[in-house]
Amino acid sequence: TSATRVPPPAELRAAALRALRACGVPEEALQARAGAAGLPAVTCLNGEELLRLPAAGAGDVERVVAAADEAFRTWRTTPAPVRGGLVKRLGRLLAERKEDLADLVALEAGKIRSEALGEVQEMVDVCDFAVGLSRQLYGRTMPSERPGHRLMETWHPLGVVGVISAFNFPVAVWSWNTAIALVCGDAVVWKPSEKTPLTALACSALLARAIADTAAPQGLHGLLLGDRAVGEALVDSPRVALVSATGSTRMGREVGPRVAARFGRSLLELGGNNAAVVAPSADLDLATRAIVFAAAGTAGQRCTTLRRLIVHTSVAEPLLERLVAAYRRLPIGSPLDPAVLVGPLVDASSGDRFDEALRRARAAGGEVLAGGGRREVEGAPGGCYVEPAIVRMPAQADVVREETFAPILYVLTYEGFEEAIALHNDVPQGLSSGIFTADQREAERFLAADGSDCGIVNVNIGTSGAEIGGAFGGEKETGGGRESGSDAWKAYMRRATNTVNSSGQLLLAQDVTFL
Ligand code: UN1
Repeated sequence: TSATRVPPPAELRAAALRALRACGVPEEALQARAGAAGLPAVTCLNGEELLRLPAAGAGDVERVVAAADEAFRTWRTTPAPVRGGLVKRLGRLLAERKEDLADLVALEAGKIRSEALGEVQEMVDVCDFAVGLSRQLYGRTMPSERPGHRLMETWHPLGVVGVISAFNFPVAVWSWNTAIALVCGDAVVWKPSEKTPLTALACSALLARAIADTAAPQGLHGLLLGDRAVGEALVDSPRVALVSATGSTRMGREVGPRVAARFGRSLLELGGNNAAVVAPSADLDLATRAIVFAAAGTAGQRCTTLRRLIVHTSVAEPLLERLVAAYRRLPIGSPLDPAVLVGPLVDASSGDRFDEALRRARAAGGEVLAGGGRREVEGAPGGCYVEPAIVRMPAQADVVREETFAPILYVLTYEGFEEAIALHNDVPQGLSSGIFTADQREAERFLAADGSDCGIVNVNIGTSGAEIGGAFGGEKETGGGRESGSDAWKAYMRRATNTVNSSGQLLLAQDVTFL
């Protein structure tokens, strides 16, 4: 048992309502109509329903998409730096309401304070990034092979972007997509996870306020709180030019082909099975801290969570000793308690998957070195609190090659560096990776074309907690999409290649003669 206690349901409900109202969520959005089914807003702290919200049905999707499409017609010709003005305002409002938004993230996703605040900070940061981008969005000019001709490219707004986001980063991932899409001249329709409707309402209300304050077109952002059928209608809507979906590989396998069938674009950010290699020269104290945050932080519910450790046999014992000691000290409990580092899993079925993965790992010869049990937390009989686990595996069994969205760190050992790289890459997913080493040759090799096959490859830092300035996403079953920084904006625009003839003569390319 733990010393921490979850406050009573009435107190949590009051905290949620206070934060929602502070963010400007209208009262009618907080109360399902009498008789209507509604969408339950649940807190994972105790598994209790906080509110019952009005829910959208599949039939509402076309109306919201049509409004977004109409707003897009105006927005696409609004100068990009003016579009940046909207995102600048949004960033301000998000920063002003940072504490309230973090309250909602904590209640819905179960994050500890510093991680909940960190998630809100990601939104503010990506808004800054997008504002800068609004004066860039560079196209290139190329030398034409013909005299008196100019060859160039222009990036144009794409259309309506459908954003499907997951519970674990309920607001940051929305902001990566939305801030960038808005400066790119697109409109956004958001289908958040059913597990996190309150954070979505709060962000949506702040963006509505920013839209009003900057006199941007009304329908520019639409929110659809609803079930799977709503997501499907959004995916199939012919007016949605880009579907940006974050979630499981199973979800992506359905979304990708459906969007492709109508020649829409998709940007997929799916499962990860992230590993770190710990080489003989690694700084073990630094590695231990990095590993514990990456593997046990956010209760193992980041797509970048460290799930596999590939350790050189010579350092396995001292490293595992440090890790087991750190895991034994991990404070687990209510994320509202400032001393706690590990909050709850999002729901009971996540807990079942945690148990089942551990059962399979043991059956495959795994030895549980730390954690693996459940914790009762006072005031939260309906919450799902688990002890982050470290499991030493004799081989990369099937269960290790799957993503279980819970805090289980599988440990494998290696002798030769090639073996470490082979083990590292021998999983279906390719999101994030890291190596701990002081040997520059090993670090460079890990970063090279025949090193890690992931979209994110780090040296002496864990797999999670990426900055927004880089492009975020991964390869293989992770889906290939890139969001957030660098040139990820290009996915949200369409490129036109232009040839302009000022020569007064008709000259055909490739020296072709005709007429
Ligand atoms: C996710 O889990 O979907 O790199 C996103 C990180 C965070 C984002 C994770 N900045 O861990």
